[in-house]
Order: sequence, then C-alpha cells, then structure tokens
Amino acid sequence: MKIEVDAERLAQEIDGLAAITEAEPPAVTRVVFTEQDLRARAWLRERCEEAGLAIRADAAGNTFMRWEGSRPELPAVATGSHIDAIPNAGRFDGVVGVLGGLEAIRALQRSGLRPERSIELIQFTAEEPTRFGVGCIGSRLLAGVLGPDADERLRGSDDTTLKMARTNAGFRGNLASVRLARGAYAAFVELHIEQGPILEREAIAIGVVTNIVGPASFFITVEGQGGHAGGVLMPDRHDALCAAAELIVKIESLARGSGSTDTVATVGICEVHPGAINSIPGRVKLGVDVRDTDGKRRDRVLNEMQRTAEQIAQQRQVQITTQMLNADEPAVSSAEVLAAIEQGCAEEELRSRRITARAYHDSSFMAKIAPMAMIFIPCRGGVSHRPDEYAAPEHIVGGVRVLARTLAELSHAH
Ligand code: HGY
Ligand code: MN
Ligand code: MN
Repeated sequence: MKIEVDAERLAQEIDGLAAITEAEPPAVTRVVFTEQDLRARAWLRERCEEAGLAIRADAAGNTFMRWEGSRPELPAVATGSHIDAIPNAGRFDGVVGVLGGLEAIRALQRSGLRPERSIELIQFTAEEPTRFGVGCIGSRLLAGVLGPDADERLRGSDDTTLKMARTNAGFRGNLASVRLARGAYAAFVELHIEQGPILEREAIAIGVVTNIVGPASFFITVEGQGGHAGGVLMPDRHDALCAAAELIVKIESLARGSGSTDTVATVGICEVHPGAINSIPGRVKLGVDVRDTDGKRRDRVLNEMQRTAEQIAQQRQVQITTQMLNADEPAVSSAEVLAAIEQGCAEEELRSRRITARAYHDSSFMAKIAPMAMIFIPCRGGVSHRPDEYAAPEHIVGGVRVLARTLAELSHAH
C-alpha cells in the first residue's frame, strides 16, 4: 500500500489552527465553547468538507467527520482527539491527533484504497478541564461515564453551566442522546504527542500505548480563622494556610511513598483568602490531581490523604472538606489494535516501543465502548502544555503514516 502524506500542507494546517488563539502567539489558548474554540471548529469543518467527509455533531459538540466505507452498515473505525487547549499552551497537544487523523484519511483516499468499514475522525469536546473542572467531557458523555445531569452539575469558572455554554455555542438537544453503545465502533485509535521524555531520550519514533493512567482530581477547602497578623498571638491561631501546607507536603510524601513511581500527585491550585500580607489566611482552596497506572494503589493514597486531613483538622481546629471531581479507572489497550499499530510500524520500518500514557486522553473513555489503543510521537524535551511544545515534522509524518496503515488494517481497506 503506497501512503503519500502531504507534510507541507499538514504543517501549514497545524500553524493555521494555532493562529486561532486567545493568547499571544506562539502560545495557544482555546478554551471550550469560547469564541476561539468555535472559530477553530468552523475552520476544521472546512478542511474536512474539502476532503469530502460527511459531518455531524452531537448535543455535546463532539463532531464526527465520516469517510463512508463500502459496507456502511458495519460499525466504523474511529480516530481523533481534541483541539481545545489550556491557557498558554502549545500547538500540538490534541491537534496532532485531529489534523494528523484528517491527513491519514486523505492519504488513504489518495492511495486509491476503499475502506470496508467507514472511517470516522472525531473531534471531542472539552478534553481539557480548564472551564468545567473536569476533562474529557465529550468522550465521558459518549461512554456514559458522565450522564445528562452534567448539564446543570458542571459549572464553569464564569458560573455558566455546561448546558448554557453548549447551547449558546449552537449544540442543542438532549445530552442523553450523546451516549453511544459499546460496539458503536469497531476500534478507536488516537495519535498524540507523548507529553513525556521517553521516546526522544531513546530516539524512538513511535510509542505504542499499552495503558493510560487513571486520573483523580478534587478540591480541598480548609476553613480556619482569619484575623489580624499582629493582633492574634500564635497560641490562639487557626491558620488555614499552615494547615493546608501540612496537607500538601503529606500528599507529596504519600505519592513518593506509594511503592511505585507510577503514582504521581500534584497540588496545582492554591487559592488563599483573603490574600493580604497582614491578614491570617482564613480559607484556602487546593486543587489536587493524583494519577496511577493502578487504580487500587491510587485509591490507597486518596484514603490515607483523607485520614491525614481529619487528623490535621482535629489538631489545628480547622475544617477540611473534599469535593471529588473525578476518579477514573486506568484504561487498557486492545491487543488487536496494538497489533495493527505494530504491524504499521514494521511496514514503515519505524522503531517503536510499548509505553504507558501518563496524561489522560479521550482514548481513556473511548476504551469503554470500543477496542482502543494510542500512537505516540516524540515531543522535544517531553514538554507540553507550554508555548514551546514542539513535535518535529518527520515525527508527525511518521505518526500519520502509521495511523493511516492502522486505519487501513482495521477498516479492511482494499
Ligand atoms: O491532564 C491531562 O492529562 C490532559 O493533558 N488533559
Ligand atoms: Mn492537554
Ligand atoms: Mn491532549
């Protein structure tokens, strides 16, 4: 099978999409259902219409671009990723899987092959947690991990509900209609940058993802007693920030002490109230992210953390409450899809290795309704979620070529 990838056009398209941003280029900010997100969606639809794909969107804004196969009645093979971006991010996270997926389809069209199973490119809504506090909203709804109650339950930092934001963006209809049954797709494959240093360090072109960590995220609120920084003597204090600081260090040591480096914990948000230099913090809000390849080991860390919070609350006479946002199981890739990817690497004579995904992805949830696996390509220094995120053109092309072969294999193209 002769695969021709138009590397120059793909590079131009990645740059073209990156220019649709709220941030000062080269940074990319494109938060779900904002004006930039909608401009980017419209831009993508145009590219897909040019490729002759049939386009539909569901009530959550997940958008499906379909290349009809010779047997359209069969479950399709899908690929895809996200185009939303956290503030001040890079241009490759998610985009490589969407525009690379489009180019893989175009390359198969150019090869003269016809897939038996239709091939669908999916652009998922809100992979990033920026606006609604939880990530992968579109793929969670597709997989039934989130239900229609998310419409009112998920509220953005600007106090709009998911329902308000999606309907204002033109995605109406009942959220319950988004859910797909298991088997809706014959397979799902996502191309993505590694967002870690291993492939570059080992000079390997392709990462074949065997599993995706299970993420948990939550807010912790510490309520103490505020007061005058001069007038309240130390024995009389109930300083919320000191209590939070004790808890932060404990969260770190629980992750370090879990018995595996696959356990990671991050306190990425720390809001101090009232936030004045001469006022004792009365309230602190922490945003915490804990991940592991082993769900049970991760949950042991969460339970130990909860016990510690209760002890600190008791000792310091403060109140500590936790609001869970999500606690998802790790995802495991399908042997059939892994084999198709590795066959594609062999045909392309590209060095590959099996690897764990330490960021979560829409694939984490697509795994609940279809056999799934991911294709990783190296990114410079393992850097991601920063404007200097970079994937070399030859690595992007290599990933697209392997994806094209994988889609051809899984869709029985001939
Ligand atoms: O946080 C993550 O793992 C993903 O990049 N949203
Ligand atoms: Mn990301
Ligand atoms: Mn991503």
